Amino acid sequence: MDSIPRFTPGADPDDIARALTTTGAAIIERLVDESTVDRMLAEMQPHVEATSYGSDNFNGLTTKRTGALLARSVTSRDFVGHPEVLAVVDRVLGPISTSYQLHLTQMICIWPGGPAQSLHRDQWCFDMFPFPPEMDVEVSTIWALDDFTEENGATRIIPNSLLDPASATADVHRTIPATMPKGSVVLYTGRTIHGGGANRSDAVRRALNVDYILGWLRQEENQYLSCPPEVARTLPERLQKLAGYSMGAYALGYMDDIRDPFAVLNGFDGGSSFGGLSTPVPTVEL
Ligand SMILES: O=C(O)CCC(=O)C(=O)O
Ligand SMILES: [Fe+2]
Repeated sequence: MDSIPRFTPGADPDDIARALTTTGAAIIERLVDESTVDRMLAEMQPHVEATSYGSDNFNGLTTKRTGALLARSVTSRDFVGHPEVLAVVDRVLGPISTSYQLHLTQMICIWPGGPAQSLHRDQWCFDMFPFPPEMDVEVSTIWALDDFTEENGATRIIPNSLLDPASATADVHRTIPATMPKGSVVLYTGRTIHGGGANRSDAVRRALNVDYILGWLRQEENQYLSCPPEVARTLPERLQKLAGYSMGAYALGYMDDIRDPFAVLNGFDGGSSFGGLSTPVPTVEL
């Protein structure tokens, strides 16, 4: 019987990354303590209340998706930039490109009675582009803000589905619920077949979805609008860069006269050539 590999905080990120690139998913149990989860929930509560339910079946007609976490919740920064998660993302996306970035930050609240979401791959958001089958372009994370149970709609995952044909999204019977206690996180890749579960409980299932993608792909949540410069300036450096205020690869994302957006954001001279940037200048064979 396939299962989702489980880890505890402090586990070797190499082992977790290997689980992602083989099984396609990994759970780190209780990575954040309950009081931190509660603080973020309290900060987000007014925003969740003000959010409308989804407008189609995929987004969930009884599901609320509330974004802009970096701007709306100071505590969310502990999740989005969690060093143990980023250590895993470094290992999965790092070998593919010199940079990766935040794709989206979103609380996903499934109301009681909400049906299961259709199974999918997150990287299909890139217009279904057929990336090489062995290539990871995205790492997704779902943090359990309540205990995740099969009954309340824990995310369902098909282990070992990275290379399966798209038709495997019909294999609902192969899915396993990512059951885990509040404060845990399940990581999976853009190739892993998964979907939100049906909520058959009488309480809302609350999750925080944070995804990371290669620096040369378009972000799903527009961070320059969701987390504009005046907010981004208050973030730690790593989060500023993750949000997109940095170069993606050699030349992507510069401002005006080829200034580094990280330098511009923080009000120091970004120079006027690629030489001042954090990514190496590629050498060209003549
Ligand atoms: O809500 C969940 O558990 C999963 C949601 C999901 O996979 C998605 O919206 O892409
Ligand atoms: Fe998804």
